[in-house]
Amino acid sequence: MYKKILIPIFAIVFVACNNSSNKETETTADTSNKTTTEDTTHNMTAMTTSVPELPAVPDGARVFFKNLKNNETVSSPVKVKMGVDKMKVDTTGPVVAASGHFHIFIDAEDSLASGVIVPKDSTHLHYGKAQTEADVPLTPGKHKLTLQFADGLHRSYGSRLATTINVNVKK
Ligand SMILES: [Cu+2]
Repeated sequence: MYKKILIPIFAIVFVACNNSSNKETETTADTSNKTTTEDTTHNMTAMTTSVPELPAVPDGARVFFKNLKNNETVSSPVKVKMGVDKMKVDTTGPVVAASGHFHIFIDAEDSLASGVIVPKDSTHLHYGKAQTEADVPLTPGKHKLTLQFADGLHRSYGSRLATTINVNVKK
């Protein structure tokens, strides 16, 4: 998904660089400069329209751990089956109403506020290929696992589409 946003930005930077070098080398190239300006405007429009609003969460929508109960004792890697009601599980990229992908937070937040982009790090795992199952390696001991649903741009759907449990990982 990052590609979608980055491409127009790179295009603008590229065009901007071209523009300045044109001025230095060809002061009479009026027509080519005009075209460049139009391209820049076009790209900026494309950039602003390519970030749609976060879709609303449908009534009754929720996420849940299909195969794990709170305080369950498990072995690592922990098989996690992710469930969602009233939402479609999709890949990253397009922002589609009533659709998104799962994230698992390890010993992190109980949920991220609506619209906040889920970080990509060792404690915030993304399942952007529409996965509904994961094998999560965990060290022995107690861990908090949060399931968080987010849209195609990794923007959290908030606490209504998050759930948290604790698990005890065997040695
Ligand atoms: Cu994500």
